[in-house]
Order: sequence, then structure tokens, then C-alpha cells
Amino acid sequence: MTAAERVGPGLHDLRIELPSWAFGNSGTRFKVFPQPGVARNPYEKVADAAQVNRFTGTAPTVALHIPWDRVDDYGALARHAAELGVGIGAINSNVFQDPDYMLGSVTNPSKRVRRKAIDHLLECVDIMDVTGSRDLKLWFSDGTNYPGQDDIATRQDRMAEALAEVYDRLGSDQRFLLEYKLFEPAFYTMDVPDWGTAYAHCIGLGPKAQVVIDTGHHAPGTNIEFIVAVLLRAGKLGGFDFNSRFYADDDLMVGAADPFQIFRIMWEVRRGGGLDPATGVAFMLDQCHNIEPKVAAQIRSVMNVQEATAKALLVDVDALGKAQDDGDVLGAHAVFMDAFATDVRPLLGELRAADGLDPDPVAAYHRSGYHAAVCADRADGAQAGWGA
Ligand code: LRH
Ligand code: MN
Repeated sequence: MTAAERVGPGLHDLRIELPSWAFGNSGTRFKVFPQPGVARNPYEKVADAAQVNRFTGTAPTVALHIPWDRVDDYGALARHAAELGVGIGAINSNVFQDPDYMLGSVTNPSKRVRRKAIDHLLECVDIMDVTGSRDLKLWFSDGTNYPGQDDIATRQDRMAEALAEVYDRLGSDQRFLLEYKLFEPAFYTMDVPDWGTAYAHCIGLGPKAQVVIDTGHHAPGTNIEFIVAVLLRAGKLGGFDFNSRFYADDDLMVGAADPFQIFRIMWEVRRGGGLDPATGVAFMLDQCHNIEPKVAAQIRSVMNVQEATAKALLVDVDALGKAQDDGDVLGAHAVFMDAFATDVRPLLGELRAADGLDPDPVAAYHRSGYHAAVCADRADGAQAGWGA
């Protein structure tokens, strides 16, 4: 079998969902640096996302974040996306910016605040009904900063109660993806801090409740691919928020900080059947391009996932299995590293050309003049951001 035959089919099935918020301004607590040509509204964010799909052919959906992407007519926004050849993907709730949520949203001691938060989550499902989205992505900034501040088990009860109400509201072809995060913005407890807590909440509800792995949400040194293997095996891996980091939730381009990690992750995805679209694993990017041009960065990120996936598809499964069964430690590792060490960029260029795409999507994007055009078109008006 040629490399193209081993890699082609799997790459053709690969679909990477883009985050609308990557096309708005973002930053750190120190500074949010505006950039020329940044989108000013959800329509322009979708237009930018469509450029990534235009040059990669692999990013057909864009996830929305509510209220950052609130519009009067979500049907019109979905039609706008369709006209540009993309679709609306996951709907992300936001119960982490309203002043009422200082002590938590669905886990807040106040029943009024908990009700308000749940109503927002239910509003997001209403939006999914209009956009035709399958996934509701739930991330909670809920937690505490000091021991004794609140009762850990009681907050888990409140979380479970909220998730159950949302679960019951979901349609038969809808699901929620529960995202966990070790710390930030809370620094003593997060109410969904790790995969185990997310998994426990999801198995308590049913098949429409799945876990999403944000690659930036773990303690340093965490073996994320182990979590991938376990959740896939349990049928509870709903998807990924891909990004990379050197220290914390840096939200850098996937594969930029650690190309070997995304390769190991995509190998476990392949091994666990997660590349089969029927498995329902959502491959989403969740990144912030604080200092780099946003559309080009998203194109580069999609290419990084394609490269990691191609290398994973090049792992000689038979040779690996034999070496593993023989207890041939170095042999097995060598088979694995051979795939990682393979330069797949020429092959990916050929496969893109075979699909009528430019072998170098980033260069093609720069030649398109899109960036200069939007810099001119969007010279006035407020640029989109997190509103934090
Ligand atoms: C939280 C998170 C979550 C999103 C937000 C933009 O850190 O990863 O997925 O809601 O970033
Ligand atoms: Mn995330």
C-alpha cells in the first residue's frame, strides 16, 4: 500500500471545527492587542472561517459562543454560512462573564443565580434547534478559591441537577459535551476539574452526554492520550478542543508547542476508531491568536492536525502489534517513532492538489489578497472580542 493509500481515506474523513472567537481580538489580563482587519461581528467571523475551509478543504463548520455571537436571526446567520460553504457547529454556552456568576453559575449558592444560568444553557439549545447544531459545549468556570468557601459535594449536587435538566431538554440527535479544566479562573477547586469528574457526570445521564478534552486544561505532564484511549474505549469521547501550551491554558496553535503530543493523541484516536466519523468525535480548535494574524493561524492549525493525523495513519499497525506482543520494547517504540519522524508535508501537498487545492494553503491564502481586502473593508467599527 502506498503512503497516499494509507493516509488518503482517513484524511478525507477528517473534519476540523473552527472557533468563532479565534477571529475576534483576544489576549491576556495584561493586554488585548487589536489587529487590523479583525472581524467586527458573527457574520464576518463566519466569513473568515470560510476562508480557512476554502484553502484547507477540511474545516466545514464554525462553532459559536453565546453571547459573543448573539444575533437577531440565527437562521439568517446559518444561511450566510451556507452561502460561504460552511455550517454552524457546536454552540458554546457562557456562564462565566455575568457579574451574577462570581461565586458560580449552576453551582452558585443562590437558587436565583442557578436558575438564571440553567436558563442560559436552555437558550443555547433553542439556538441549536435553529442552526441545526448537534453539539452544546458546556464549560463551567465554577469553583472556589479558598478551602471552606463552599461545600464541594453540595456543588456537585447542583451541577448534576443542572446537567440533568439540560440533558432532558436535548433533542434525540443532539448532545452536550462537558468540558473540564484543572484551574482558572478558580484556584482551589474547579467543579469540573478533570476527566474523571466530567465522565462521572456524563455516565450518570446517558448517551447524549459526552466528555470534551481541551488539551490545555490539564496539569503539566498529564498523559492526555491515555485519557483519550480510556474515554474512546468507554464510548464517552465527544470531542476535542485542540490547542497547545508551554505552561497553562495558553491556547496556542495546536501542535505548535508540542507536535509529538498531538501525534500521540491522534494515534490513540486512530487506534480507538475515533477517525471514523460514525464514532462522533468532534475535532474542534479552541485557540486565541493574541499576536498573530488569525485566519492564517487557523489555516496553519488545521494543517498541524492534518500532519499529526497523517503520521498516525502511517503507523505500521501490524509491525507495532507484533513487537508489542513479543515484548520488544525498543522495536515497538521504533515503529511508532518511524511514523512520527516521517515528513508528511510533500504527501499532504499531493493530496491537496489531487483535491484541487493549493499544496500550500497558507501561501495560497496570502496570495488571495483576502487579508488586505478585509483590512480595508473593516477599517471602521468596533472589532469583536471576548468582552471580558
Ligand atoms: C475555557 C475554554 C472553553 C471556552 C473558552 C473560550 O478555557 O476552553 O472551551 O468556552 O475557553
Ligand atoms: Mn476549550
